[in-house]
Amino acid sequence: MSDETEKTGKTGEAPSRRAFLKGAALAGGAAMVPASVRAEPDPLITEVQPWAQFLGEGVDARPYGTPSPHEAHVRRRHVEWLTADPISSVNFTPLHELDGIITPNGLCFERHHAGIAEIDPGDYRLMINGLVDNPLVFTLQDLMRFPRENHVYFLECAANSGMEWRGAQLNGCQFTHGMVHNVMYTGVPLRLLLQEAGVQTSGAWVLPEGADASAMTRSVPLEKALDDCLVAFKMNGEMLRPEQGYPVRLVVPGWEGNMWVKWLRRIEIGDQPWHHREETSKYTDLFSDGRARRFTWEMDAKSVITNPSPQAPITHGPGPTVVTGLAWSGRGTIPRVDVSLDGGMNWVQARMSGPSLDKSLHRFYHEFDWDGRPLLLQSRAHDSTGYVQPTKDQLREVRGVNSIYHNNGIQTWAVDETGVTENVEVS
Ligand SMILES: Nc1nc2c(c(=O)[nH]1)N[C@H]1C(S)=C(S)[C@@H](COP(=O)(O)O)O[C@H]1N2
Ligand SMILES: [Mo]
Repeated sequence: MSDETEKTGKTGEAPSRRAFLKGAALAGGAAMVPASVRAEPDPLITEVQPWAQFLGEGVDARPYGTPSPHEAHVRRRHVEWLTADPISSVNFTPLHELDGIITPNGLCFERHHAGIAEIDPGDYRLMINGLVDNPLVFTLQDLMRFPRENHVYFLECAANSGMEWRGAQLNGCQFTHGMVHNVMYTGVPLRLLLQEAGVQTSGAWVLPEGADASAMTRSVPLEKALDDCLVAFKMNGEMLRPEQGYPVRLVVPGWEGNMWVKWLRRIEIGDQPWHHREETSKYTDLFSDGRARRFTWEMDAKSVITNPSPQAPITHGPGPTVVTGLAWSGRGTIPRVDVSLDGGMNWVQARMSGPSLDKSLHRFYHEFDWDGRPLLLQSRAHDSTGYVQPTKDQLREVRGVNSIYHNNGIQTWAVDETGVTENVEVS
């Protein structure tokens, strides 16, 4: 393995020339994976199969397409013991079943504090009030007459990986890291709506409020509202799903998911933060000395290997093996991800593939020849500000173990000789 990996220790240096050459050889050598050679004729090749003997369904059979029945296992899942009731709970994204960077609409994790509000778009209203010259009410049609923008952003719940603070617990990246999704939003810059209302000079904070029974409210600094927040109605080209706030949600790029108010009904302008429930008793980080951090808005750089992982073990035995995963940062892009096969002793630079967009998921791959020995898989993200994802121990040194939120520590998966993969921690 030392032949394939680059010895950089914890800090990470530029890849050596040798590692680079080896990488180049692999990338160019498609012959790395041998085609299977069979002595017996394969009926799947030599015989006409049922799907070629009969005509299939016509174009009128599936007016709204759904995945193949063979993909029925690709679904959101929740953790039974985590919450008392599904009305205020979370259903996680099956990250281990996906590739690329976009989360399909039906698989985006969903987190509700009072269930899914069902709103008839004809009854939808958005009000802007408070420290504005013209308090306004918009219908959905009104919103759609403002100039729109398209942006791909990740949304991560601040509590993603929250159950892992004190040690490895949940066996699958769907559960340890599945409170993240990444879609292309179409929406109106919040800035344009605020300009229309005319924010008074004393205005410094905005309070988005949800129309659901939780009336989710969060204080957002006016500066952020004017910068890149979107009042979005479409995800991946189609109208938002009810789970994601149909017909309108707030998009707060790079910041914790709780602030992305769904079923957005009102935006109040004030001169100070409101300190409502979701930004005091919840969504603040408690330190070991009992003090709490007031606001933690930005999501730090993080990554996870999605394959192999506990729900997606290695099933093919030794030989060519693909490691892949996701990395993201609330502060920009991810120019680099490192992968370790030995619990963080040696690191090799992963191969990034797919668009590198601001505050969006990034996809990485590392192809290697598995010798069949146990592995301790880790990934480590570097973001465009130079920040490097910490180990869980480094995180605990600063934050203690009272926290739930903002756990971006390096994840370890242990793979045994048979390919079975488990959530573990190394120190
Ligand atoms: N109105 C409203 N907005 C809400 C919530 C909610 O319960 N009600 N949950 C918040 C939380 S905690 C998160 S993490 C995100 C989840 O967004 P998603 O369901 O699209 O994944 O929405 C946020 N916005
Ligand atoms: Mo959340």
